[in-house]
Amino acid sequence: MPANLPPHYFTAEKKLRFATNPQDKILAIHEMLGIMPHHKGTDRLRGDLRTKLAKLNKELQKKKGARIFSYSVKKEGVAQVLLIGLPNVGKSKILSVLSNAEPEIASYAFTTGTPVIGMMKFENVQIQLVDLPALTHEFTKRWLGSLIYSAELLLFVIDLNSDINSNMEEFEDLRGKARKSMIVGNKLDLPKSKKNLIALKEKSEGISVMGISAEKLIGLEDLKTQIYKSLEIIRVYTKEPRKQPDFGEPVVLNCGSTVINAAREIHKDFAGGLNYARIWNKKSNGLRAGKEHKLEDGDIIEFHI
Ligand SMILES: Nc1nc2c(ncn2[C@@H]2O[C@H](COP(=O)(O)OP(=O)(O)OP(=O)(O)O)[C@@H](O)[C@H]2O)c(=O)[nH]1
Ligand SMILES: [Mg+2]
Repeated sequence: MPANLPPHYFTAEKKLRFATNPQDKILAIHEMLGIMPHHKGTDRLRGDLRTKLAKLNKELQKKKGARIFSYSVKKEGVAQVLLIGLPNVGKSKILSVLSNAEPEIASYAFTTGTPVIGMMKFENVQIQLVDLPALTHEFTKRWLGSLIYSAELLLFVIDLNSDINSNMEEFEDLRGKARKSMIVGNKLDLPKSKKNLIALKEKSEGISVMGISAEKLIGLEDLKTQIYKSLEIIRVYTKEPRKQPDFGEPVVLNCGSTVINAAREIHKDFAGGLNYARIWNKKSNGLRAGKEHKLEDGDIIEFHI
């Protein structure tokens, strides 16, 4: 039986041939396994690749000082946000319109083989977006657990022009593992999408659902704002007595943080000697606040020792 492999399988195979270390070889094999269709014609090849994979993993573990291979994405910016979903829903397209990244986008499934990172600017902060291989991809199944665990937010992407029920089953599976999550219904420009978006919103009580079209650039500003809101962070600015506030770099804290939390974020020693703070915002003009006073987004804070 012929294997009938799609052209991008051979791109991954090429990566394997040119890989110079076991980590890269393992990644390339995962990519090949993910692309390969499941049928009798590919059984033998699948078996061979799995044997190769087992050998490489052993080799890696034997290397002196080598840790067991696990995939993690180094965090940058104020938060790490994952783009997750079934094949071809538009995850990479969304990354390309929200960030500086230029991922590969194509009309076939499993275009993305390894995570692609981009930075999204929201007002004065940078948020890291990680575009992942499709959920049914071998790579994703193996590494998703640790990535979901460390990320601040999961964006579950759905193609609104397709059957939303099968998407929702996948989402229900992941939802409990993520710290925070929201649903992004993409391809709002297509015929069935508007109706499906309404149905999706009804199904997902308590979860924020955003309808967008990455292709036609619809709903992107609202999506950015919702991503920021879902992160539940605040930005505060510090000032020294009789000086202007420093609006350059905000101090980023979790919602609900207090004066003492902000002081600790700036410097541990500094927090120890803290006596009180003064706060400027829309409601107060230099109001004296204790260590346990809760801060709000946009507060200007002056510490007194
Ligand atoms: N009509 C329409 N097409 C879109 C939209 N967003 C993405 N597409 C198309 O959908 C196809 C898949 O897009 P990708 O961004 O590669 O999808 P993906 O989810 O990253 O796919 P995999 O990496 O294979 O899992 C491409 O042909 C895109 O041009 C959209 O908003 N509207
Ligand atoms: Mg992709």
